[in-house]
Amino acid sequence: MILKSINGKRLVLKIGDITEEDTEGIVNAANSSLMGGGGVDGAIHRKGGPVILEECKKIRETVYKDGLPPGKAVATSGGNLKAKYVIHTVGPICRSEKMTERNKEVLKEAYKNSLLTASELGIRSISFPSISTGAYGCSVEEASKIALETVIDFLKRDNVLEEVRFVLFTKDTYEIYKKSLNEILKNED
Ligand code: AR6
Repeated sequence: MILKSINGKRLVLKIGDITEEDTEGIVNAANSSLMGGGGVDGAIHRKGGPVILEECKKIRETVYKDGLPPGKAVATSGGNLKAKYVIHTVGPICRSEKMTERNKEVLKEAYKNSLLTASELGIRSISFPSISTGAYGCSVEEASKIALETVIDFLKRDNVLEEVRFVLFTKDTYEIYKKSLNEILKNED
């Protein structure tokens, strides 16, 4: 585990299963339908139970009739999870190894809007998975830099969140995030 202090707030990198986290909020790497799927999305719905899907259906019937656009975020309760809230967001789909400028922007928005949603709910701690680096195929090297830069930037300005965790499913992903974080913090010195 890595713990860094950013503007007095905690930034944590760890290996783990995000559905086990006890932060007040956890972020779901969902798809626009909000109807569940594989990967982290499937795991969250399985462990959280049917309440999450019911709330997602209501969101689809009211605010996002055409689906949640990539880069946006929306909250439901956490059902049976330890987390009180699940914040669903949709990252970009990368078709090649390199991310396009548009995809970078969408990924940044996905993190930023998830953080804003958390802050608006008064959540003090939140866990993120590595959005878009599984089924959506973006490179972990590039996605980790965007993820970390966006979170660090937010923590420097926000006064609600006290802790942000990246809960990475594999050691390989964790190592790449660790390297990106060290590079970002070194460049800031
Ligand atoms: N805890 C933490 N991270 C996890 C977990 C878990 N329980 N399970 C998987 N990961 P993905 P995406 C990691 O595919 O690329 C879904 O079907 C995984 O190893 O879950 O944004 C949705 O419905 C990877 O590092 O999300 C969408 O259709 C990261 O989470 C689509 O996949 C993201 O992998 C979204 O694709």
